[in-house]
Amino acid sequence: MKIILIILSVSLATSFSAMALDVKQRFDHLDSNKDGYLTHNELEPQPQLLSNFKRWDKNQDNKISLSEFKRFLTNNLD
Ligand SMILES: [Ca+2]
Ligand SMILES: [Ca+2]
Repeated sequence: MKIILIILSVSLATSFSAMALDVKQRFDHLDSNKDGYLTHNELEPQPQLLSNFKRWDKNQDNKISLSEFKRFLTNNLD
């Protein structure tokens, strides 16, 4: 029983960090000028985010930070 719990927690931790890495990779891929923010022209491959830009730009600085992008992705999981 104990072993099963350990295996379960390890696999959970692994999948969480894999997801975090995936978000960062997607973000870096979109952030073409590497300034750490996504602006309108960088979000052309993400029309879903672009059409709701105001909604995801929580601090309204007209750019999407990594944490704002993360929130967008976690709210759009199927
Ligand atoms: Ca950028
Ligand atoms: Ca913002």
